Amino acid sequence: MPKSATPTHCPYCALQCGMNLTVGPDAGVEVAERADFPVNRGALCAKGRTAPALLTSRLRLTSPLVRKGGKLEPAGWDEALDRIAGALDGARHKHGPDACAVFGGGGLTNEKAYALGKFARVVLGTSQIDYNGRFCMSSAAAAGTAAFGLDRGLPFPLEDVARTGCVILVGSNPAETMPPALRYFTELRENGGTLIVVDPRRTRTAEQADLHLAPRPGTDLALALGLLHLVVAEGRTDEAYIRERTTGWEEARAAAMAHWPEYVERVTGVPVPQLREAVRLFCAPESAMVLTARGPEQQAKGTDTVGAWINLCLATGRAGRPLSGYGCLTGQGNGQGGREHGQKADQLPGYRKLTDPAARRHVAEVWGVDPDSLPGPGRSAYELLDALGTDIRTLLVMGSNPVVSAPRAAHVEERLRALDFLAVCDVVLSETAELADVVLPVTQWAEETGTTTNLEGRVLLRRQAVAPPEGVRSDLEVLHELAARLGVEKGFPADPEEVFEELRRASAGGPADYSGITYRRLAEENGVFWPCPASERPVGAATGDSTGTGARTGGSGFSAKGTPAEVHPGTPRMFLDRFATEDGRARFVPVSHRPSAEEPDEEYPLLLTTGRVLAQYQSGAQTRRVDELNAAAPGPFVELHPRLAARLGAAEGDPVAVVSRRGRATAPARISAGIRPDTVFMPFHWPGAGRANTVTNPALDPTSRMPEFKVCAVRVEPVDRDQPGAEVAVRA
Ligand SMILES: Nc1nc2c(c(=O)[nH]1)N[C@H]1C(S)=C(S)[C@@H](COP(=O)(O)OP(=O)(O)OC[C@H]3O[C@@H](n4cnc5c(=O)[nH]c(N)nc54)[C@H](O)[C@@H]3O)O[C@H]1N2
Ligand SMILES: Nc1nc2c(c(=O)[nH]1)N[C@H]1C(S)=C(S)[C@@H](COP(=O)(O)OP(=O)(O)OC[C@H]3O[C@@H](n4cnc5c(=O)[nH]c(N)nc54)[C@H](O)[C@@H]3O)O[C@H]1N2
Ligand code: SF4
Ligand SMILES: [Mo]
Repeated sequence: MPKSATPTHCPYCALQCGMNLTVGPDAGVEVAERADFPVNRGALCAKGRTAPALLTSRLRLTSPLVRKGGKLEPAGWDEALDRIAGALDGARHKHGPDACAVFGGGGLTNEKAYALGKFARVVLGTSQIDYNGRFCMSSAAAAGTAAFGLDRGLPFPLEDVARTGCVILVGSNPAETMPPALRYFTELRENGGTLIVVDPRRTRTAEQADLHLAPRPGTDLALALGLLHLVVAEGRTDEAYIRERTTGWEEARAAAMAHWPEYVERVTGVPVPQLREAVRLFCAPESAMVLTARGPEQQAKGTDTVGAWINLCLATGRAGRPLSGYGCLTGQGNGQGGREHGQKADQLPGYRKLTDPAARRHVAEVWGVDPDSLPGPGRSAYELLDALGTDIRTLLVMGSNPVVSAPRAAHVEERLRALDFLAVCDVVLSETAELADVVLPVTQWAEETGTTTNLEGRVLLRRQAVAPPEGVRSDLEVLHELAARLGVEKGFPADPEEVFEELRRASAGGPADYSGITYRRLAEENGVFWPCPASERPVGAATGDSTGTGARTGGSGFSAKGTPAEVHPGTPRMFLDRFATEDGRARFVPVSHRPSAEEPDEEYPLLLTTGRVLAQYQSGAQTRRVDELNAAAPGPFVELHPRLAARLGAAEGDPVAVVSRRGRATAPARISAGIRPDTVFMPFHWPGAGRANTVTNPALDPTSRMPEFKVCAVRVEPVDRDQPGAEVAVRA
């Protein structure tokens, strides 16, 4: 390793691949392999490998922009910050604190997410804060919390995947979304285990599977219940485990038994023999796992759907046991940590609940404010965006690009335009930033230090490797400056380690307890899994804090009373002794299948589902500005089955329109025998004519408030290339 190499982590997805950064003579940053980080062992996907390109790109922002005479013009920092502070202050005085809203992101470091949540509650006093993670894994989080008493995406390290007996991978395409993680599934099969993939498309991941089930989008709930029905009918339940470690089986069992295999075949399109084969593969080995991602989760019944898959694990004794369990593959760089430290509408740091009086007392004490001054829970992400320009008058966006990524995006765009004032902190002029009154240019991953928590619950240290360009400031500096201008001089340090030290105290005693984690430990140990309580008694524990300690999670290093051991080692594997519920047992949920919010009809006879391609990331704000990635994935497309294409008279590359009750998106046809003939697929990475989210349905899950990104009713029409509106976005 050259002397100047800095070990750090990728700016993009939740795998948080380790990499070394070296700075060349011309200040160019290069990525080098970092073999000592166990999760990716040096491997990177094209996005991680090319991430430095955006550090020096002429497309990044290096000056604040302020709207003058209708146009965004470069301005000084003081002017830009004064404008934002003035607008926020004016709105709260005129309309009350809830007129100011904040929208965060799961890509923000723990420190930023924590500071943003604190800024909303303490400086603005607003309840109106939520973030894009609501669009990501919120259904899995809700189901995991209901069943296990606590949500940590994967309650075990990824390395366990390679050693279990069978994995059912539901609506997850790691071959494109986390390529270095594919190795764990390959090793699983090399070790004699089996892989079942559930996806309406024959993805590159599905091609690796022993069994591929291709249900109609939106029917995973019926599928999981059908498998559970067969488990019971074939006498494959683990009765001793059900008795000793769970509650609620009778009701869940009764609900599942109503889902006969033939009914499930009719609803899902998966033939009964394939259902039986799946049950056989899942139940035969000693250990097995179910892993879900966005496919089953981004549905208006995502919480119940994940609950049904968890029921399958519980009924077969496959949770909270070595090499067995349910896990959700979280998505964004800090998708796990970003949901723990207070940028969520209903939440306080340490994964505490805003409605819990003991949690409010604890956090208010750390923040030095009166617990009664903390607002209550606010609106969920889509509901917040939908309310812009009504009672919400101003919005501060940090780390999200909803113009491209929110459901019913044309409407969201309209709501953003209806605001009195919009401020966006970003590294580039995203489609959302283009609508702003003030845009603040912020530092990027390699230019700042901070922690993220990867999809395994492993807290990691991202280190600064290079100096930021002249003219940009960090998100933490922005919050520090805004707080000061709004009359709060203390409590918003710009130094990330100082913020983390406070986060440790705020999280102490909470479900996601980081109090035993320090920057030094993270550097020395290459990551620490939460919960990791401090060796001293956590703040709040003595006052009868009811939010629980690490001991309730079954983590090692604790005695039954919750007295911490000397130095807590962290908790790679959870729930082995007990679940994090009051009685230590996992809870079955009685769920039944129900249709999607929008089923096909005569006018809209097909289903649209959406997702990702390897070379683009999310709204594409970052990756569409990297040449190599754009060359690999230059624009949107509509994936459709050859039979459907023939019916439409569409050849490969012909423009087609996908039309729903919300709107119309146009993109070239990509013909593939790997997709169901009743379904079309669009990636959502592009704005403009090919924006998938113009079409998607914002129907929300009643518990998680997750929009139904994965299912809506559409029709597909051929588009005459010469007709107006036929413009096919190729490059953004
Ligand atoms: N290249 C790339 N990688 C990424 C990202 C990115 O934007 N680009 N984003 C990151 C983030 S934030 C996330 S959340 C993850 C997401 O990672 P994944 O969940 O793997 O990604 P998706 O493509 O959204 O959805 C996965 C699969 O669900 C399938 N699917 C669609 N509808 C259904 C359904 O009704 N049921 C089932 N069972 N499956 C269905 C789709 O066909 C798709 O193959 O990826 C992360 N990694
Ligand atoms: N149709 C459809 N829509 C979807 C999905 C789907 O599967 N289908 N998936 C959903 C999911 S899972 C997700 S996670 C969302 C994601 O959707 P978005 O929230 O739009 O995600 P990004 O494109 O990552 O947006 C992050 C923005 O913040 C900027 N940024 C990056 N790092 C930082 C930082 O440190 N500070 C600041 N201030 N800015 C930063 C980036 O440049 C970018 O503009 O999309 C959702 N939308
Ligand atoms: S898999 Fe995710 S973390 Fe790893 S290099 Fe690719 S984008 Fe980065
Ligand atoms: Mo996500």
